[in-house]
Amino acid sequence: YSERIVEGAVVLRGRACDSDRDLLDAIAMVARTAPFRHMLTPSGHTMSAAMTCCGQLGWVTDERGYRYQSEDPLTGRAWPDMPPPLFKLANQAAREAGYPDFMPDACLINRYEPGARMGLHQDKDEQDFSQPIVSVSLGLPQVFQFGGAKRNQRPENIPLGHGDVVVWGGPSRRFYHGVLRLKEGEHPLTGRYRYNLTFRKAG
Ligand code: MD3
Ligand code: FE
Repeated sequence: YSERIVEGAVVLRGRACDSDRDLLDAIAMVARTAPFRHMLTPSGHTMSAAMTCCGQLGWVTDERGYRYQSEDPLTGRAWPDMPPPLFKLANQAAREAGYPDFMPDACLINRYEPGARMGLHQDKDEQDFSQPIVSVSLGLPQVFQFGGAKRNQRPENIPLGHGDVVVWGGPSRRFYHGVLRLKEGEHPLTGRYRYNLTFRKAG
């Protein structure tokens, strides 16, 4: 089933469950070419989520700032292609949420282990904010926080579990969001990890 959590955001609970093994295999394949790594923020902190990317463009952060680029800074090579099961899920979920022509060119893969989190932020490194972002959660559940368009709006908490897909369009596309520290746990398919994929039209 689907529900609207905030203006423009549609949650498709468990939408990725049918293809979970294919998605996790695809993530493992991406990580063989572009390994998970902890990137540096411009302020010099290490991100607690490990990241990698696939698709035409990848999101990176280092001492110079945040940006999308076509090469993996770790290897100097192009990011691996977006595996078809990943593209298909993002494209179809967007269609179900009212975006029939979503053609993501970037997929950021975040991997959380217990203790890892992501502070409140806005996603604003993309060119076109009329394009939605599709997020897919796999593995351990983690509490997602969304605020409003302004940093000082108090965030609401919603748990995101294995297979949950969220399409963030309309006003929600610009909202502040983050995830609380991942709690210790064990998932039959991912062990101690939670994976989150975000699909974007970045270029
Ligand atoms: C709302 N990831 O990668 S997923 C990110 O769990 C990011 O890894 C979190 O925030 C994670 O940038 C949250 C849900 C999400 C993703 C992107 C959004 C919510 C969003 C973009 C705009 C608004
Ligand atoms: Fe984000």
